[in-house]
Amino acid sequence: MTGISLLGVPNDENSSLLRGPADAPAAIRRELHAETQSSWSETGFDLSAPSCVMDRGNIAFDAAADPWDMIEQDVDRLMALGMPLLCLGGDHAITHPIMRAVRRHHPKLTILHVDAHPDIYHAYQGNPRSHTSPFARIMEEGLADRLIQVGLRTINDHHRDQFRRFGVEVVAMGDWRPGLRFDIDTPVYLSIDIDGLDPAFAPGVSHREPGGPSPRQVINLIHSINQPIVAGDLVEYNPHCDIGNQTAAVAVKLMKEMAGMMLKTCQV
Ligand SMILES: [Mn+2]
Repeated sequence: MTGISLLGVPNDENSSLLRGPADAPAAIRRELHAETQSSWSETGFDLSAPSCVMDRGNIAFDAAADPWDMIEQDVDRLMALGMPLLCLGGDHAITHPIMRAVRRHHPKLTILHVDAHPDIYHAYQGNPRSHTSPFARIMEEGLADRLIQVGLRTINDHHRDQFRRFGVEVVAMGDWRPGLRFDIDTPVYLSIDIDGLDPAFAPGVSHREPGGPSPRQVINLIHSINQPIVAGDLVEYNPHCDIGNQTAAVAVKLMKEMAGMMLKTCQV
């Protein structure tokens, strides 16, 4: 059995309001390794086994290099190993350089994206790399064949224009029905913004948007994927906004189920 790679991407310099997600990889690992945590996924993998999860540490950003180049290079190097890759953000802006590298290894690819926000602004505050814009860049560059966005509850008219322009498939939160699943016939990139969850469960985010799904609903959606999950990210956890480490525990739970499904769907 091949394991998966875990990579921390501690970058939040394109957040539009609050900083903090750069501290998430360390906080999530701390919770993951806490003695109170089970290391097992519901899909039956012991994630503490080195054969299941290879932790590649964090990207070491330095001022001399463009962080987008560093992210793309590190992700490309890890994808070349042929193992699924789970990235811990960081804010959502990082998904763009991650996808530049992932796409090189997957000519067929569907993005399944859970979020309160579409993150598809053409630009925000004059910043095309804004954490509100990664999916505009991804679709402009043709980095996915399909983009499916789920759980949205902040859609405005500009977003609707962008959905039409890029052919985005949207299941707004109000349309999320029990048993939600998608018919996908390509490998999958799974992008989960912690603020996609209801802030009652996950208050540790920069932009709280009530009216979202429970962890169980998101886990059931993850478990419904029947194509190889070749890579993914878990982004926007902001430890500075958390209540105790409530959201860290939710992040670890989602991470375990993402990893467990990568292991299940990518086994040969
Ligand atoms: Mn969001």
